[in-house]
Amino acid sequence: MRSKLLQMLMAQQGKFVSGEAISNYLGCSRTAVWKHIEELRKAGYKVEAIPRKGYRVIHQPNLLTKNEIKAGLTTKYIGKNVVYEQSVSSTQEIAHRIASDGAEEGTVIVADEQLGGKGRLGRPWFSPIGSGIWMSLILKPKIPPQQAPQLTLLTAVAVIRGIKEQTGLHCDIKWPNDILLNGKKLVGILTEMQADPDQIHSVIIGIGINVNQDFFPEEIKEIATSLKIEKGEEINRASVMQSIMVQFEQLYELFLDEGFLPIKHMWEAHAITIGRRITARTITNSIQGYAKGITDDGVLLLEDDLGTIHKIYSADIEFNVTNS
Ligand code: BTX
Repeated sequence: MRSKLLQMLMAQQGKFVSGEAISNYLGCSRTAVWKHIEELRKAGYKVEAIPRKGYRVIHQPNLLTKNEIKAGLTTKYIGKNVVYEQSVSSTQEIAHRIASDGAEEGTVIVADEQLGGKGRLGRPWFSPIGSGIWMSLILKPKIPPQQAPQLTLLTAVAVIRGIKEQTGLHCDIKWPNDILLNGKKLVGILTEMQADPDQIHSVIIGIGINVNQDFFPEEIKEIATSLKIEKGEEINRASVMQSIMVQFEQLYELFLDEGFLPIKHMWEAHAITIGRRITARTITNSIQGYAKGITDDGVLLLEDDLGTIHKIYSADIEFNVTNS
C-alpha cells in the first residue's frame, strides 16, 4: 500500500494530489490515507498537506530501497522487477542465481552494502553501506556470445548520460569499463555471462557507482572519487539510478534494432583512451603504443612502435604520461 501511494505521489512530480483521489486509487478511507502519509513521513519523506489541495512530496530521503527505485520510474522493463537487499556479499552472485532460476530480462538487484563486491579478475570492489549504487542488471539478449562485451560499452554510455542528467557532471570513459571523473575512478562495470558456445542465457551487468562517499580507504584514496566529492553536495541515489535505467533501456533497444554502430559513436564521444599513448596490461603480457580506436565489436586497436596493430580484448590501461 505504501509503495502504491509513493508511486502515485512521485508520478505527480511535485504537484498536489487530492486526498479523495488517493483514497479512490488505493481503495481505502481518507483516514487510512492520512495514516499512510504519516508512515512516509516517518521514513524520511517530507509531505506537504494543504486543505482542499491535497498532498505532495517536497523531499525524498536518500534511500535506495525498492519503493524509491520504482517510484516514478518510466522504463518498460529495465528495473520493473527490483530485488533489494540491505547487505549482501555481491549483487552479481544473487543475479547469477536468480537468472538461472528464470528471472525476467531487466530484473535489477541492488544492495545498500556489499561485503564481497567484485571487480574484474577477482579484484575487490569497495562498496560501503548507504553511500553508493551497487547494482546488477539481468539481460537476456538474442545476440551471439562474442558480442556481449559491447554491452559493457553500452552500459558506460548509459551511466555517463544518467549521471549528466542528474548532476550536470561530465564523465570520461577509459576503455573498456572505467568511468572517470576529473581523472579519478567513479564507476566500475563488470559484465559476466551465462552462455553456451553459441547461445547466451543471460548477461549480468554489475555497476558500482561512488555517489555519496566523503572518503575512501587508503589503498584507493588517490585513484577513486565520488559524485558528492566532485559536485560538493549530497546526491539522491534513487534518481541517479532511475536516470541510468531509462538511458540504458533506450540504448539497449537501439542496439537490438540497429546493432553496435550507433552506440560505438556515442562511446567514442566520451572516450579518453583513443589517440593517446598507453600501456595495455593483459593477463599474459604488456604492450605499449598508440590507441588507434575500437573495432565495430568494441575491441581496442593498439599500434606498437613497430607499426603492428594489436587487437586488445581485455586489459588494464595506463596512460603514458610523457606523451599524453
Ligand atoms: P576493476 O577490476 O576495473 O576495478 C577494481 C579496482 O578498482 C580495485 O582493484 C581497486 O583498485 C579499485 N577500486 C575498488 N573499489 C573501488 C571503488 N569503490 N571506487 C573506485 N575504485 C575502486 C571494476 O573492476 C568493476 C566493479 C563492478 C562493481 C559492481 S558493484 C555491483 C556489482 N556487484 C559486484 O560484486 N560487482 C559489481
